[in-house]
Amino acid sequence: MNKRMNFMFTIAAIAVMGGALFGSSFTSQMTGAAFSTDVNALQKIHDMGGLELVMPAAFAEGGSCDSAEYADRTVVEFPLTGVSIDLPRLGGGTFSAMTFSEQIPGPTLRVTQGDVVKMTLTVPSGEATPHGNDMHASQVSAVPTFGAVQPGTSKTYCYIAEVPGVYKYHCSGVNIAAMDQHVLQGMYGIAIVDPIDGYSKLAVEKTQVNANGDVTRDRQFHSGDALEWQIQYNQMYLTDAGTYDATAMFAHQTTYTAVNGQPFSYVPNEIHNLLNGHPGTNIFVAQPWNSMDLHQYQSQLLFTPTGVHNRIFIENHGNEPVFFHIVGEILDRVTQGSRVQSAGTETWLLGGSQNMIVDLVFDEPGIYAGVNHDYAAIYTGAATIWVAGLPLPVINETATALGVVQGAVDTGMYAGVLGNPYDAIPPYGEQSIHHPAKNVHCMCSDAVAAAQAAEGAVELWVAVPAIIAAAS
Ligand SMILES: [Cu+2]
Repeated sequence: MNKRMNFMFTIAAIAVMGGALFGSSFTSQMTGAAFSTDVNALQKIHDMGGLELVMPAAFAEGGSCDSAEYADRTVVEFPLTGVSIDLPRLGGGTFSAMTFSEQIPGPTLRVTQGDVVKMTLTVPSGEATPHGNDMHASQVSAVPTFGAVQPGTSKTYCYIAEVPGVYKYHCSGVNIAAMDQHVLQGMYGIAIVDPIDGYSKLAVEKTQVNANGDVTRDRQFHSGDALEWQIQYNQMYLTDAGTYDATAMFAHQTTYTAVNGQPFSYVPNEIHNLLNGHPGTNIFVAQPWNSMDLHQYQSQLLFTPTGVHNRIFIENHGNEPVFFHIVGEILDRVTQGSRVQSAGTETWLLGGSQNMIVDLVFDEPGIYAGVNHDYAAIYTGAATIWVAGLPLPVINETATALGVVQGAVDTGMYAGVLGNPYDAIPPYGEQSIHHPAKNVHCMCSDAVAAAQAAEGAVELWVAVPAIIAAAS
């Protein structure tokens, strides 16, 4: 193994109810009868050309960044670009994606409760359509704050993130026209607002047999620090040509179910087949993103140790419910908004544009599938595999033979060798347990993938063949 490989191992081991729409006149509904007591008022409305429900000028300061309230607060900049690109689709070919900053989902914003968010959306001059950004973490007038940003311009607004939790942000289309297309073709992401007093410790229900031979409760506590994940669900409705299929959307006929922008984004790939002693044979029923040539689009597994507090930030961006369940596990705690909803539950339901934080500890080494327990969703992409601990003897032997096992042993998970996928990990907060390494993975442009690599994420499609070649 050469020095470059050693280096790589070291790395790896480690509403707009915008003016255009609602600004239109409601005159037709405002009959004379409603105003019969004041003929003059009615005449004035008539002279104006109708009653405007919203008056954009009155909200000129909506989302202003010039507020005395912001003076002593931390201001967090959140720059985004609204841009259409082609991205690969399941089964081959591409689809006409719309993105925030060339990635689906868009970048995750992470702030602390009380921070000021300063969001700037830029739409490049070559872009065919305007875009907007509706951030659910805000409490500002939708008009004109979330309104359309024309190509060649940008728009900034500010707000205080007052309430902790997970919040969707999404394109508001062209003042809500075509909003469905823009969101379902990829313009969505999340903001995580950490509680000002931190995440609380986690209680996990256990039992034990005491000295008298009685079975008793043995509740176990984990600190608020956690290994963190982000999982975002959405539907995709595509024509054969890869364009948006509105007919399918209105009929709720899902083409694919995306997890972080990609159906079946976190399942085994040929690297895992190879390491598990089955080169050329799939070790999992669905391995649709299964070639080194797919680079950042190759599916990757999620690795976690057993006995560690995991915190999963989950958002449902779609218009089908998510019945979140992890096969073989119990969700130790479910938090929505700033309130614990359940402790010790098998499945939790998310409606559209709803979120939750799932806290859990994987108890036994093994393979666990996080699913939307809607069978149509599972088989169209909503299957996400966590591998807890080091449960695969053949891979352990292979890793030993390749001389890379120590990283895995040290971290208690295969991420000590292969890293965890970049796009499944939110930006780190104060209570984040850092992943030992990241690998380059995203439904994103080559430029975004290169930026992940520049941050230290491993390009497994380069590193793994080189490691194997060096060892043989
Ligand atoms: Cu848009």
